[in-house]
Amino acid sequence: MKQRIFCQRDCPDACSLIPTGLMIRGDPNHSVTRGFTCPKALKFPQYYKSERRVLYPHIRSGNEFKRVSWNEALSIIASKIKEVIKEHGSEEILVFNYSGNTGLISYNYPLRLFYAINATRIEYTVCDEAGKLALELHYGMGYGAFPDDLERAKLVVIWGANIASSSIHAYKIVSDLKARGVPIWVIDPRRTRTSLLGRHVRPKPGTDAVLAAGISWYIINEFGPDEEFISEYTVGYDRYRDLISKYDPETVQKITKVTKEDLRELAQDYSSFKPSVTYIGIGMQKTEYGAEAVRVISLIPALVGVHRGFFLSNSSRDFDTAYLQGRNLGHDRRVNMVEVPRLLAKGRFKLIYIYGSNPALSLPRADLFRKGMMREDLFSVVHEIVWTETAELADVVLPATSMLEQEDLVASWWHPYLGYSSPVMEPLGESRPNWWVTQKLAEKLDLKVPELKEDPRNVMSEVLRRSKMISISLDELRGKGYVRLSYPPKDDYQTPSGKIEFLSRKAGEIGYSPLPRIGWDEWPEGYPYKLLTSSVPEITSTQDLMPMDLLKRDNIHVSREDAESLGIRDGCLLLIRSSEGSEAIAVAEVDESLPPGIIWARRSARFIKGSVNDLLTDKTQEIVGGSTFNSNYVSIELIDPPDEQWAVPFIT
Ligand SMILES: Nc1nc2c(c(=O)[nH]1)N[C@H]1C(S)=C(S)[C@@H](COP(=O)(O)OP(=O)(O)OC[C@H]3O[C@@H](n4cnc5c(=O)[nH]c(N)nc54)[C@H](O)[C@@H]3O)O[C@H]1N2
Ligand SMILES: Nc1nc2c(c(=O)[nH]1)N[C@H]1C(S)=C(S)[C@@H](COP(=O)(O)OP(=O)(O)OC[C@H]3O[C@@H](n4cnc5c(=O)[nH]c(N)nc54)[C@H](O)[C@@H]3O)O[C@H]1N2
Ligand SMILES: [Mo]
Repeated sequence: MKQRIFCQRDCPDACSLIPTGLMIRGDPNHSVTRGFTCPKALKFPQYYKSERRVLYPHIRSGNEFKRVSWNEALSIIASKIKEVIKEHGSEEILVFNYSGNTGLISYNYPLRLFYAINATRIEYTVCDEAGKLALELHYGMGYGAFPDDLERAKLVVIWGANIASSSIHAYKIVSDLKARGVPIWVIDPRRTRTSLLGRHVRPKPGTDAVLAAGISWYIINEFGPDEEFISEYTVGYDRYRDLISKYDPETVQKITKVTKEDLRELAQDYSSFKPSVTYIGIGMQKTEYGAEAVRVISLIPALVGVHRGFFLSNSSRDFDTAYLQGRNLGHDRRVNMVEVPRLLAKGRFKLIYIYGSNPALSLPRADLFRKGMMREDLFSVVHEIVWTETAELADVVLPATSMLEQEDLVASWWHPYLGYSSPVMEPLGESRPNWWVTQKLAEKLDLKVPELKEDPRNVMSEVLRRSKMISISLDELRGKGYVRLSYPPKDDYQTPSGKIEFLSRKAGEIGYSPLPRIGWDEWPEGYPYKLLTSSVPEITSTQDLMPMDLLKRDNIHVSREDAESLGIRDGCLLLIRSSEGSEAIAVAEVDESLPPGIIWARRSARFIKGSVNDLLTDKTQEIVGGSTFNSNYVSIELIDPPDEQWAVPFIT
């Protein structure tokens, strides 16, 4: 059996990786990985063997951590759990996990323990969730174009994604299409490596719902929608047409700052080149009207007669998550993860158990999260591979195995393959997988629930058995490596009407507007700059490759125009204040790729004082309570002239 890892970082490419001694390389035979992978993955073995690893359980003793045995650490946690349940109620225990590891077992299995004790868990909202539901309202399941559909596209529109950073295999496919003369459009307020691939449209950020309406207006009123397709595959078109009629080119140009000519030409391309694929970015979707924008964008292909000609997230699979997570074992209590910092800072929860996430850096209002973690009356446990900002704040830190040291099943949210990832390295120190820790805690708590003892191998087999999208046993999958999931056909719509619903019945039933609610971001008084953050090639979320001393210092990027008018040069120190009262100090870097009025930093950037996430708003969208990180307003003040020591660009 070949040793192979499927990358478990939260990235659409979910690469198939072959270890080769000290290195790792992209699997040449995998239909999406095709022999190459990102620079991060190439260095996984070094990264996971670095000095940053948590090797043993530790407990806090004042400002220091003291090494203890697993037995001692688990006993302390179990007795705290019992104490909190007795004195405050089990809902005061919060389990917080997110996207550090996307493996089915690593992600889900630990939740079984927390269901069994009736703890509170989080509602996942910071990534694609709002946009995913937006698609489900109109299409049933939210899946759209797969990599092979992208390869066959006659037109590609990349809308608010920077695939040169966030999906290198999609970037390669689109680069090849470009070389073959396929028209490519990129819609992003910033100039990026991706925007160099095609015709670049730079809307005012947060106006994408209006922009999509303007393109739809041209399709409906000038180029003519595909009437036959609309009558056969859709419902609610008349009402939708009435909605779109309000977004005439004049109005749209005024709001979005995209010229009527650009709107018209893009509409013309949508009408002429089919099938098209619109690659919808998760970055763009994290705005006040982001999920509404996803609704309108996704309905453009329906106007021109293309089945599911979009991609945002193909994570609609039929893996039995209720079984994986043991939802039958207790109450389903949840709080929106975006609200956790404020809740913690206000004194909510007495115990928090964190795994697979680095919320002290990745959540909005990370300052409040850190403040909450410092509470005397909060007991915190962090299960981590490396010493992160979150681990540094914990009462107990437990060592976790990395994807190289554990087995799991891994599915991608872009391509349709499910892989078996095998361990390729001995666990370092006393590191243990996520499932192991919660199994042991269940023993300590004396919980006699069979699901809490279930062998993860058995869980993997059972998940495969229960899925209708595959028919393969675990043993076969382990031999084969990976398997293609069979999604329903593209023209199958799992809505109440069985058609694409321009007017969504489900939306009405769950309390949302049946038609998209078209709106746009408005700048608040006194905060003239919009702060955007997005992914960079070198780092996945907060999972870094670089030595810590380099990482302590990200820059805040300022446009050339704003820099000139404010007298800012590379290396100046800026005080940045958010419209919600948080602040940070960062080194300025003048950046030609930004339009005026926009400042930018990489996701979770660490500044000289504070981090970019301290500045991010915890306001939520209507749909799913999704995050609005990119609807964020700040003022900037020059507090120090340029200093030689800062005048080195970091990464872009
Ligand atoms: N190398 C690397 N790869 C990653 C990740 C990583 O951190 N590093 N993270 C992974 C994860 S968890 C995710 S969710 C994905 C995210 O990957 P993407 O979907 O590409 O999203 P982002 O990188 O957040 O942002 C993409 C672009 O959105 C633009 N944008 C911001 N606001 C607006 C707007 O209002 N309108 C428009 N049209 N554009 C806007 C930004 O300028 C940015 O260039 O990437 C995954 N892949
Ligand atoms: N400013 C800003 N912030 C953002 C975003 C943004 O666009 N801008 N995007 C948001 C998005 S889209 C996402 S998905 C989130 C991601 O935010 P997080 O969920 O915090 O994800 P990561 O930073 O990838 O990983 C968290 C940690 O999981 C650990 N880990 C990895 N594998 C395992 C494992 O098997 N077991 C255990 N116990 N730990 C493991 C890693 O070491 C890492 O420290 O960030 C959000 N934060
Ligand atoms: Mo994400």
